[in-house]
Order: sequence, then C-alpha cells, then structure tokens
Amino acid sequence: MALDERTITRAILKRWQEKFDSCLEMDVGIVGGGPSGLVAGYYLSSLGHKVCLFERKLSVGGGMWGGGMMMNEIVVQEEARSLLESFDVPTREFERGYHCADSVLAVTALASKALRAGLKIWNLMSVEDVVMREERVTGLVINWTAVELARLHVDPLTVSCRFVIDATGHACELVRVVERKVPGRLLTPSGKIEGEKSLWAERAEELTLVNTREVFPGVYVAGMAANATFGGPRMGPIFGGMLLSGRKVAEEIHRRLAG
Ligand code: 48F
Repeated sequence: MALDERTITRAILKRWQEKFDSCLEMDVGIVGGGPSGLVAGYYLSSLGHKVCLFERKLSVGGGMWGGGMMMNEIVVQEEARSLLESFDVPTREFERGYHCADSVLAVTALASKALRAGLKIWNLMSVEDVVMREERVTGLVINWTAVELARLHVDPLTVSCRFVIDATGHACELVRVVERKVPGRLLTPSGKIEGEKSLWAERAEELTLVNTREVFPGVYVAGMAANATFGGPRMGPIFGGMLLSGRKVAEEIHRRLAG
C-alpha cells in the first residue's frame, strides 16, 4: 500500500484534537508529571474520574529518572514498597526497611499504568495560571512550553476542572500563582507559602503525607509541592512519600467528588 504523507498528518491532527476535546471539562487537572502527579493520576482515573495531567517537559517522571545524583536507583521505605510493587515495579531489599528499585523502570511503569487507567497526559504544555471565580479555582490556563521558552507573546487556552492538584515539586508553581493573583488566603498557618526547609529525610517523608491536602478552595498540593507549601523539609532521593502522597490526594479528591 502506498503511503500518503497527507494522511499521516491528518491522522495526527484529528486524533490529537479528539483527545484534547475530551479534556476541556475535567474532574481533576494535575500540574506536573513527577511521581506524585503520576500516582494521583493513576488512582483517580482508576476510580472512574476524568483526569488530565500537564507536564512542561518532553518526558514525564520529574526527579525520579535520576535517582540520587544521577545514579539511577531509587529507595523506598517499607510503607511504600507494596504501592510501588502494585505498579509492577520489582523492589530489592537493601537493608531492613530500605528497598531499591530501578528508577527508569519506576517512571515508565507509573506512566504506563496511569495512561492505561485512562489518564490523559499532555507533555510539552505548561500551566501558567488558574481560572478563578469568587470562591474557588475552577480551571487551568495552559500554553505550549515552547511559547514559554521563546517568551512569545501568545495567549493561552483554558480547561475547566472541578479540582486541581499542584504536583510541580519544589517550585510549587501553581500555589505561587494562586498566592500572588487570586484574592484570599492560602490554608497555611501564615496564609502564604511557608517555604521548603533543608533536608531531613524521616521528618520530610512523614510531613509530605500530612501536608498533602487542600491549600485553597479547589486546589490540592501533593508531593514535594506539599512540603514546600506548608513548610516541610526536603527528603532527597527517597521516594515513598511521593508515591503515598499521590495516593492520598487521589483518595481525598475522590471523596469530595463522590460526596
Ligand atoms: O519534581 P517532581 O518529580 O515532583 P514530585 O512528584 O517528586 C519530587 C521528587 O522527584 C524529588 C524529591 C523527593 O524524592 O524531592 O524531587 O513532587 O516533578 C514535578 C514535575 O512538574 C513539572 C516539572 O517539569 C516536573 O516534571 N512542572 C513544574 N511546573 C510545571 C510543570 C508547570 N507550571 N506546568 C507543567 N508542568
């Protein structure tokens, strides 16, 4: 069969448009495709919600690919081992309570399971703002990362979401926009971003879970963004807290959507 280049182009255009069209009204919009965002996307999609995830970079995975200092192994503690294994990622015990996994396998398995569960992932798109109404955030403002990088003056587009999750890692980018531009106070002690503290693995892992919650009406934080927002320490290359945080935020939003 002869191949027609125009058909290849038309196929991509049409299929991409269909896919994107199905994402204009979402239950949940996730910003950031690191471990916490991918796990949240997997659970929410598995529970039957309409969920999309926007990732600025070409590839999802965030800080997980590089393990610790570019050595591509990750460590998870006992509490998160079974969660990682439920994504078909084998773990090997190093010492009692410390389990290792290949970081490349971990990223690809999380992404693959999340997509198969129905999560729509948009790579190469950055979230630059939120859509707001009087009482809450109601959507995300998106643009091509290439536009952002080239600093082009091009207006963005929007998608509506009943809830949004800031899973942007250390930068907590979405919460920063809300703090700066949306009237009202954040649900933090000071009403502002408390700011990330220096590294303390054990405390950080505990606090990541405690801090995974709603920070503004309609806006949840997960993963490292939760600690940066609520003033917890960083944890370095132990990833259990990120995975458990993704599951916790999914469970909390599921309850809200079901209620
Ligand atoms: O940083 P990241 O991996 O977030 P995480 O899920 O995990 C943190 C760990 O990787 C590690 C750690 C603990 O082990 O401290 O750092 O909290 O992934 C965040 C993703 O969000 C993307 C960014 O490119 C990265 O892949 N991102 C950030 N801002 C935006 C964004 C934005 N405005 N729009 C779209 N994507």
